[in-house]
This record gives sequence, C-alpha cells and structure tokens, in this order.
Amino acid sequence: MNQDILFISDLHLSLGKPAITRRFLNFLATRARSAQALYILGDLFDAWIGDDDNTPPNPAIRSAIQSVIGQGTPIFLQVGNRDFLLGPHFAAQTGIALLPDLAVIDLLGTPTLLMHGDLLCTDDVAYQRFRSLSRTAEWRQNVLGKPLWLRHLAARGYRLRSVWHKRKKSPDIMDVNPDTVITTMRAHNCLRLIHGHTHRPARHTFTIDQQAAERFVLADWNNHAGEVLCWRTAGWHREVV
Ligand SMILES: [Mn+2]
Repeated sequence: MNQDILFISDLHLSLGKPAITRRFLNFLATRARSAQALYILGDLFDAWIGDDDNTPPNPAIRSAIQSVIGQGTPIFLQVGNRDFLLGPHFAAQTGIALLPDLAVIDLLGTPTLLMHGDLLCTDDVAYQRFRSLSRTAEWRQNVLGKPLWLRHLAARGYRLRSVWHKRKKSPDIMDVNPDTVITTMRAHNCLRLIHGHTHRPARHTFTIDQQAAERFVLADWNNHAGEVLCWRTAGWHREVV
C-alpha cells in the first residue's frame, strides 16, 4: 500500500493561468490517486468570491477533486489569504475536508502543525488588521450577500490594490516573524510546522526549548512547474509536477 502523504499550497488557480489549472487537473488524475492523503495548505485559488461562483475553472476543479476523493484519496484543505471565503458548500459539493487555520495532524507519528502561513507574518500589521476584520461573520455575510457580478468586480479591484501594496512593502515584512513561529509551535506542542504563503520554499531548522524543530515552507506553483512535499515512512522529498 502506498503511504505517500502529499502537501501543496499556493497554486493560485485562476482563469488567467490555464497552464497551472491543467497541471493541477493532471496531478489529480495521476499522482494524487496513488497517495494516502492530500493536504492543500491554502491559496488553491487566486481569488474566491463565494461557493456560488461557477465561472471557469471552478466547475472542472470541483469535479476533479470530487473524483479523486471518490476514488479513495481524502483531500484536506486550509483556506489562504486569497481564498478565505471558500466554505462549507464547496466542501459538501466536493467531499473535501476543511481544516481550521491551525491544524495539528499526526504525520507518520510526529505531531505536525499545518498553517497557510499568513498568520505568521505578524510584522505586516496592516494585513493582520484586515485579516481579523475579514474573518468576522459580519464581514463575511456582508460580502457574500452581494450579487455575484458585484463580487467579481470587487475582487478585480482587490487584486489590483494588493499588487500595489506589495510593491510598497519591504520583503522582510512579507516573511514570517521568527518569534511568532516559535510561540505558535510551542502553543500547539509541535516541533514540526508545514506552511506556504511566502513563496520562499525551504526547510528551516532551529530549536524550541532546547529541542530540535523544523519548518517546511512549500513552493507556489507557476506557469513552468508545481511542487509537492511528499512524506512517507522513509522520509520526505520534494517532487516537481
Ligand atoms: Mn497566501
């Protein structure tokens, strides 16, 4: 029996990048089917304006996910900062299991903390303020209550603003805060953390209370390649998709 446990994040699927969508659909049709489980750690979609949005590529992705799960590979998903409006209706349609923003799993015997990663970027105070606001039920209901065409328009405006803000921010602010990493891992009794979001793939080693700790950062997918972090009993490796 194949024991591979796969982790991906930051595909940023959108109508404008069909090559990434094709790569992901192909990955679901082939590699994902031989895995024991697939974890998607946020920003699967470049924008998500509500589970009722059926514009492409959403229907194809929904049915491909449903098919993999039906065939026997469970898929777990955390939302990211771009697709945080993805919700229970999408989960019900696809069979995907939604994970909380901070999820501890038993990864082949080791408690492992999974996060998208944006919560760790505490130096970006303005973003964290927006994040708290946008996760309230009131904000959510206000946005999701708007007609679909208006949400499409707002998403376009939001994307432009986000590009503009990023240009003004220093690269340090956009990365995780090391103290936040340690306090978060300690609070969840984990010496291993896997996250995405920063698009700076790496494995960082450090110590927490004199114990060896590690932090895996997943790669984003682009027009040329995607990357999967693969765990099995013998260890881990990264695979190019
Ligand atoms: Mn992100």
